[in-house]
Amino acid sequence: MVTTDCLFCRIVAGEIPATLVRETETTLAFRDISPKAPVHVLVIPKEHYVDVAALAQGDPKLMSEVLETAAVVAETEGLLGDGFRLMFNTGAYAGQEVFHVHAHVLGGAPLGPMIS
Ligand code: DGP
Repeated sequence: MVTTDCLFCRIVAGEIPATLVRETETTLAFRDISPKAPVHVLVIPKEHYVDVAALAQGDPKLMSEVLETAAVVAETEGLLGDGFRLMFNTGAYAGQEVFHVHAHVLGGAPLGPMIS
């Protein structure tokens, strides 16, 4: 289901521009508008799920397709050698701001520990 008031659904629909990195039948990868690393790509399912918990429970196959797209993006962006971070902010306490599930693929420089 496409939700018209959802920013990332509107990117899927082509109503809001984004710099696409990869597209499959079920997923989309595009560059983050406010990158936190030299490579910062967001990977989403085209179908609307609010967060990774809802996606993993609601459609495990689609969840695996999101992860597969993230892995291909990491490879095509040249991140496999030095490594990369793959993360899903989930809920307000974790800093989720866009409530259409998205994986952050981050890399291209040392990122440091997440929690210290
Ligand atoms: P999160 O805090 O996990 O919900 O991350 C949301 C990310 O989405 C944040 O890193 C910035 C990015 N973002 C917000 N609006 C847009 C947009 O219109 N286009 C793109 N490409 N990224 C966006």
